[in-house]
Amino acid sequence: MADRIADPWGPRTPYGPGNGEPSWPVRVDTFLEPGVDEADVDRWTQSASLLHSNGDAMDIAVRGDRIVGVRGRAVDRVNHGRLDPKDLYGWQANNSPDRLRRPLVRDGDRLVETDWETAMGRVVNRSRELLDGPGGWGHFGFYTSGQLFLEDYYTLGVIGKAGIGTPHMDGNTRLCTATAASALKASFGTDGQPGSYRDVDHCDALALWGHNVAETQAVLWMRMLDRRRGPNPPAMLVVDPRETPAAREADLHLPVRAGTNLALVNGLLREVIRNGWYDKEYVTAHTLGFDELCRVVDRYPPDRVAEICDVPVRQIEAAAELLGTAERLFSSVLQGFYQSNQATAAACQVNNLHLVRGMIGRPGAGVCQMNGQPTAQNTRETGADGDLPGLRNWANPEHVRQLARLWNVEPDVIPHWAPPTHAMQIFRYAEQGSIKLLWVSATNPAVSLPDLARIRRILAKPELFLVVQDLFLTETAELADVVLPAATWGEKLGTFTNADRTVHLSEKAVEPPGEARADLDIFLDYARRMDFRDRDGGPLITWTDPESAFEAWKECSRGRPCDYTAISYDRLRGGSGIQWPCTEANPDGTERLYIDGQFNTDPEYSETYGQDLGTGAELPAAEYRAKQPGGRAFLHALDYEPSPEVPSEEYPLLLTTGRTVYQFHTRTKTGRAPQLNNAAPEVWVEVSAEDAKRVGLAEGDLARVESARGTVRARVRVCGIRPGVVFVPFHYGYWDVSGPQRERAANELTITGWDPVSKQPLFKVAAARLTKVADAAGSFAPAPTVGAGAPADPEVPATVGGPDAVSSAEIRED
Ligand SMILES: Nc1nc2c(c(=O)[nH]1)N[C@H]1C(S)=C(S)[C@@H](COP(=O)(O)OP(=O)(O)OC[C@H]3O[C@@H](n4cnc5c(=O)[nH]c(N)nc54)[C@H](O)[C@@H]3O)O[C@H]1N2
Ligand SMILES: Nc1nc2c(c(=O)[nH]1)N[C@H]1C(S)=C(S)[C@@H](COP(=O)(O)OP(=O)(O)OC[C@H]3O[C@@H](n4cnc5c(=O)[nH]c(N)nc54)[C@H](O)[C@@H]3O)O[C@H]1N2
Ligand SMILES: [Mo]
Repeated sequence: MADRIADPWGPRTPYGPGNGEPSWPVRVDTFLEPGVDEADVDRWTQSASLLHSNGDAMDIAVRGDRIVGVRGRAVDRVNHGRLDPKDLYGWQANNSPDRLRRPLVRDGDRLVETDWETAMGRVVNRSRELLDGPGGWGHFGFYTSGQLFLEDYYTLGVIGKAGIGTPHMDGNTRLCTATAASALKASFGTDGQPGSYRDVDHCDALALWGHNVAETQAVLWMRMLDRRRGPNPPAMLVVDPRETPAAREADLHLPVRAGTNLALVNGLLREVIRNGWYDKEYVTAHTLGFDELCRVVDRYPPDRVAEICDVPVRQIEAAAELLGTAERLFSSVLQGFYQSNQATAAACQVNNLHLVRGMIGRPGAGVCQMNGQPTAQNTRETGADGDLPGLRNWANPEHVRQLARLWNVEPDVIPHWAPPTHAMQIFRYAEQGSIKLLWVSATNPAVSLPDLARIRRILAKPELFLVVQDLFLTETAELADVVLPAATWGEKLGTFTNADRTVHLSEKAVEPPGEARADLDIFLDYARRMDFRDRDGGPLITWTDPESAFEAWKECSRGRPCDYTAISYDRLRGGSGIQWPCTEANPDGTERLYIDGQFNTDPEYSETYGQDLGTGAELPAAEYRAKQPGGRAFLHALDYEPSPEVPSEEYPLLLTTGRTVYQFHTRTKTGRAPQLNNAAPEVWVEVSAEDAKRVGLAEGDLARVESARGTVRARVRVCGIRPGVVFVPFHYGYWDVSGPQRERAANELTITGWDPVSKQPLFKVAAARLTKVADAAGSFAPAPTVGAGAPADPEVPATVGGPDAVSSAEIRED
């Protein structure tokens, strides 16, 4: 029995690489609502976690018509039975009494309950009016998520591309893993993770690049920790300005100044190359651009890097040696790179490191351009992020024709004359008034987008017809013209794909509350009411339920890197998830991509013709073809430039933002799970002892954090963050506080700015100042003591979950 709030990772099950196939022991984690025993459970329904991208497989416990708990699935390749705290406790939000049960429509300054007929009628009337009037499709914007299911996205993608014909569609995946997609496309030709989680079992070195894995993919961290505790443990490097749990565990922690990743990786590459720690044969046979890479990285000797990043020369040299001498290196890259300065260029340099060392496509040698949200991979695959479905290239006319044939529409209907409109640009169009209908599904931009004062202004514009499809009356839904109540995980059927390409099925366990409807049904209903047709006058959308949507998607994926053709709902039932590509020739799925060093860069196949890494400019097809990649990967290189906003006299600190282990995003789910919410109930700010002293702050003091955009009031946690940088978690919006208080959300402070290539917003670097508002008066910051915010002050009481958080972890020996 364990309190998994007090100990998010549970008991260790050490293992080593051994001689043959190493096996991570099974440990089955279970949590049932207090007062419920296993004997009380009527049935267990198969699913996987929807609260991160790890894909932890689980069964949902149902009693009567209610979810009462969860249990990890021992048979699954991803988690071998383990669950993290959000997996264990987060489902309770489903049962929350404030779920939306009926549609709402605006009546003056109020939202009033109505029926589906009225709500959808309003959406369809406005849509028809706009589509048939001047400007047509240009007035539509769709902003979706990384938290719906594959079937939902594919349907939405077809509606947007072939029904309405608008390029203005994106997901919050733009905020999340747009850089993963961009870096994978730029280096390897298409999206798709080269590696596998099983590389953790085999590796002899682990590198974490801006990834607080212990808190954000706690089950993957359990796997890493179990390797670290077993025989022949992997060496470990962490690059993060904060002292995360992984940083404390690592052999080497480089606490770089936020925003300087590219300088660091350039410098590390230089050392690796200069010391001859690269694989000449692999470079010659399988890559393009080595000479240019050498020219660029040569400008980053350790002393220059030390100055830019503010880490000691000897640490840079030691890191290069660790990376350069490993035989099986596994890397994971996440938001500390993707949401920071020069995101795509820095992420590409990690790909380069693996390419020059030939560390790709074999056991233990893998790079993971990690995902964040549970279904972000599917948003990208199906084109709900604006790309063309099936990882097709919008600039390749043959790819457009393939889709036109599949959907039986004219190729010209499908938007492909320019790159898809990215989320920040969609909001810009709404601000300027050209987008007049914005349909937001499963995301809460009024808390999660940067520079919130501006975002609120845009969403509240009376001329903007705002449709919000959600489970709760979120900060965004409050501004809507129509609110559509959705069913969610456990209440609807569908599939989704984790960060290492593992596809899971999530079955319907219970009925949704009230009149709430599955997202797929809402999109299908819209398509029916809009009467979208193909070129022969038949219905554009021919599927009617999740399984037929999945079958339609399989055809779309045929022959593409994300080929799902040999996966079926039946094959996903009962056993483990399956990794794509999965074809008749390869029916058990594919553990690793690029095992033969052949990449997806052929111009007929690739998802992109390339972009300039400095400006984001799209390169012409002819220029790409002239490079004759012939299956070789690209080694891209770029010089370091400082972030667009750096500290000044007025704002002397660097502000960075992110997450804690107990909360998910804007807390619509974890804020309604008592064990999770109580562990981190209110916003805080992490400050180093040095900066705290300078400003005259101590643990628990109330401080004002200000940037040129806004203010947050938060209690101070003095902890192991690097001096000069402060951290504010972005989870805390306004739905659970009353009054007009607007000084709580981290995004009041962040900047409107994005990476030129991936267009991912810069949530990790802004300039800020800190002032004291009030004394702690005996109180402490509401920050957890577990995780990166572990307090310097030993008096702070440990974060615990108490009796209501007791769960079980059953280790199975075999
Ligand atoms: N508990 C929990 N888990 C989650 C989520 C959640 O909300 N809560 N969300 C899921 C989602 S959608 C995502 S995208 C992932 C995100 O997972 P992570 O990327 O691991 O989480 P973040 O906290 O956003 O950022 C990671 C680290 O980047 C560091 N960092 C900040 N600036 C820089 C920099 O300039 N350089 C470097 N090298 N590091 C920097 C921060 O100190 C932080 O520790 O987590 C997923 N899992
Ligand atoms: N400052 C700062 N800002 C950030 C980040 C950061 O690190 N720092 N990280 C960014 C990242 S990586 C991400 S992913 C975003 C996340 O930002 P958001 O997507 O805005 O965050 P969530 O709170 O997950 O919002 C998801 C919404 O979908 C609803 N929902 C959940 N399940 C379903 C469903 O099945 N159907 C429907 N219709 N609705 C559902 C939830 O109730 C919730 O309102 O935030 C980004 N913003
Ligand atoms: Mo994310």
